[in-house]
Amino acid sequence: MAVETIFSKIIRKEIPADIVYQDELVTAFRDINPQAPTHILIIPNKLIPTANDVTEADETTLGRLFTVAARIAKEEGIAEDGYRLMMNCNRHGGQEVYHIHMHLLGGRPLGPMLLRQ
Ligand code: DGP
Repeated sequence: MAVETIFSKIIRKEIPADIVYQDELVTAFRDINPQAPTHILIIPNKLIPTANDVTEADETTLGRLFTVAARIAKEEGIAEDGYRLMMNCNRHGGQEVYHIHMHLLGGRPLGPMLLRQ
């Protein structure tokens, strides 16, 4: 049984967030702890905890994450220079909130994809 996170409250507007886009399938809002000049989270309104929980029934909804990401990137003025779309899964992926979400990061050169250790 999936457990709701703070993101469900953001979707229902029960707690404040800087929502930049919302439709019947997805919600996008600015990350509370931005890692780049533009850092927006795009999430399905339906609770899907992790990438491991995705099914074929979610394909339309998850496809919407990409079309909304492209739309927001244009609105933010970062489409031409480029940006990064990222999803973390479980502990090794660094996932903190168990409501699947796409990070849209941009507004500066983002450097290598992974920190070297
Ligand atoms: P991840 O590590 O992929 O699970 O990223 C979770 C992100 O969610 C992290 O960058 C911070 C952000 N976040 C956590 N709680 C809140 C919140 O209450 N509001 C907003 N806007 N962002 C949040």
